Amino acid sequence: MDKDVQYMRRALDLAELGRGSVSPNPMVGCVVVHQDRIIGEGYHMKYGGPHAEPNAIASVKNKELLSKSTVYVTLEPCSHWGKTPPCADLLIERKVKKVIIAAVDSNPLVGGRGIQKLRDAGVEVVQGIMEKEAIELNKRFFTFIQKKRPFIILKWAETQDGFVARENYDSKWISNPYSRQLVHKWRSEEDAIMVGTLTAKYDNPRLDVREWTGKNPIRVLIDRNLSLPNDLHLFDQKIPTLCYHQSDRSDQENLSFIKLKDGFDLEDVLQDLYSKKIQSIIIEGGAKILNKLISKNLWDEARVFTSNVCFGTGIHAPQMKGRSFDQISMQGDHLKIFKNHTEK
Ligand code: AOF
Ligand code: ZN
Repeated sequence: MDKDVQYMRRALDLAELGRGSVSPNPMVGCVVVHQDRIIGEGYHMKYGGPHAEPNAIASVKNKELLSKSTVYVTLEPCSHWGKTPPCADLLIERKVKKVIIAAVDSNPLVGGRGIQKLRDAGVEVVQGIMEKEAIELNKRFFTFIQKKRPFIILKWAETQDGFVARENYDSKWISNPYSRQLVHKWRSEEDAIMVGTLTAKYDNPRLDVREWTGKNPIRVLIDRNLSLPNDLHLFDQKIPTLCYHQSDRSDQENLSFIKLKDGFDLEDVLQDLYSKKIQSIIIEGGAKILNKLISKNLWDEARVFTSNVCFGTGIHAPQMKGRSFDQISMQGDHLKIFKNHTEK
């Protein structure tokens, strides 16, 4: 394997260790190499804490070697004074010879300035090694910054004959327990989870993380005219919940009623979530909200379970014809993962 790829792979693995602790910051890893040996490593461990580069530099025993070393970092070193001093300045001070970067930081405070600073100071810079992997690793961070909305994951389970529910909206027992457990893991990975009005009403979901160990996402619900019954699980105040509507109602503990303009659409909801710094959302139905997001091309990933159950008739699953996907077998269910490369 190419040496640069090998060291960047290590930096990406280190970055991954920050998962769950650094959001809304990106996960970043850094490796210092001298004469084909790793002499230092570090990653961004905690939100508000030191970045990957100072951690990696601090781990180098013989600092004199830094001026003859190459630094591999998964994200462009920052050029701004944030909670910590600029990493680009640190690398310049330490006189590192070469910096190899996977992805450019699209934070408008950085956006290429880190690379420029390094080059202006005479440091050799290479960018683009394992860029695709680095962007995938921080897809929530990049989408949030570039598109000014949360990263959107659509999730549904459909029968073999293409239905998400029966005509009476009953949608139980489509996917198997393994698939359902995986969904709980997914929930724990996102900042928020959302359903539309009909799903809230007919499924009465809890939208929590019960079958996995992890944090609950913020629950988001659309109930335009506040017509949903108060005894739904979503209103139990056990988990912070946002309910978007166009009526009048005051907040309760753990339950915020957010009034939007009459006839608001999903873009308005996403805009408000963006202002609340929600970086990612998983949307678990129903068909109406999923179809709307697909037709507006407002999604990043769709995770679709297909089971071997047949309903014969019912509510049609969203159509993803003509789109490529990866497929995984899940103990009888099939999981298709679609990635949207043309989204807004
Ligand atoms: C780096 N190395 O390890 C990370 C970077 O609030 P602060 O000071 O922690 O800055 C956060 C921003 O810094 C974040 O939005 C992103 O642009 C960059 N993150 N940069 O050089 C790192 N985590
Ligand atoms: Zn930094």
